[in-house]
Amino acid sequence: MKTVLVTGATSGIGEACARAFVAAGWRVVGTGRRVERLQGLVDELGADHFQPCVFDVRDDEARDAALAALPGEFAAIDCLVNNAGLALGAAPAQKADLADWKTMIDTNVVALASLTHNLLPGLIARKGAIVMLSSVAATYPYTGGNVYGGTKAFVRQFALGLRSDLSGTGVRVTSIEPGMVETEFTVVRNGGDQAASDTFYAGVNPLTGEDIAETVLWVASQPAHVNINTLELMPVNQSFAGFQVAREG
Ligand code: NDP
Ligand code: 8X3
Repeated sequence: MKTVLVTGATSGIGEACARAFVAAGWRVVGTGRRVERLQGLVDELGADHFQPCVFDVRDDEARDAALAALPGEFAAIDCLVNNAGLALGAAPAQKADLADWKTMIDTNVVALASLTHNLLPGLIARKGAIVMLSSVAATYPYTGGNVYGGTKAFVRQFALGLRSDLSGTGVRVTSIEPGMVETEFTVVRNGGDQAASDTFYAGVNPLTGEDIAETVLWVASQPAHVNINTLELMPVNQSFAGFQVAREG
C-alpha cells in the first residue's frame, strides 16, 4: 500500500484528495491547522487509512515535529501533494494589504518549498511523486491577481525545475493548474464572506474539489515511466477575454 501526504486536507481540494486516495487504496497523511476537521476524516475514513498531521505549514519546527511523530506505517511518503495555499484579497496592487502579500508568499511559496525540501530524500529513495497545486493564475494575469498569481507562477516553475534536477531519480513531478474551483478558497480570499463567494461562483457551474482530486489521483496513478508535466483545467464557463486598454485624455 502506498502513502500520500496531502497538505491542506481540512477543506476543498485537499479534503477531496484524501477521500479519493483512500478510496483508491492509498494510505493518506492529511495536514492542516483545523484539527477537528482532520479528526472528522479519521472517523469517516478509518485510522488505518487516514492519519492526521496537524501543523501550520509556515512553522518549520511544528512541521518537523509533526512529521517526525508519524506512526511507522504512515512515515514513508511515496507521494507529496503540495496543496495547502490561499489567496487573500483581490484588490489591485496599489490598494493591497502588504501583510496579505507576505502571508501568501510565506504559505504558497516558502512553506511549499520547505516541505518539499524536507521530504525530497525519502521521495527520491522511493522513486516517488510530487503533485503541486498551481493555478491558471500562474499563466494568465487578471486584475487583483498580482501576488497570488506570482506565487502560483513560482509553484509551476518550481515543479518544472524539480523535473530537471530530479532527472534520473525516477521521481515524477506535476504542476496542476485549475481555474475556478468552488471550495472555501473564495470565502478565505474575501475575509470569510460566504455571500461574496456564492456570488463569484453563481451560474458558473465551477469545477469541484472532487474534479481536481480525481485529476491528482490520475496523475499519481500513472505508470512509473509516465510524467504529466503540467495540467491546466477550467470550468467550461470560464475562458479568456482580451487585453484591456487605458485611454489617455
Ligand atoms: P480551501 O480554502 O478550501 O483549502 C485550503 C487548504 O489549505 C485548507 O485545508 C487549509 O487548512 C490549508 N492551509 C492554508 N493555509 C495554511 C497554513 N498556514 N497551514 C496549514 N494549512 C493551511 O482552498 P482550495 O481547496 O481551493 O485550495 C487548495 C489549493 O488549490 C490552494 O493552493 C489554491 O491556491 C489552489 N487552487 C485553488 C483554486 C480554486 O479556484 N479554489 C484554483 C486553482 C488553484 P487549515 O485552514 O485547516 O490550516
Ligand atoms: C484560483 C483560480 O480562476 O479563481 O487559483 O483565479 S481563479
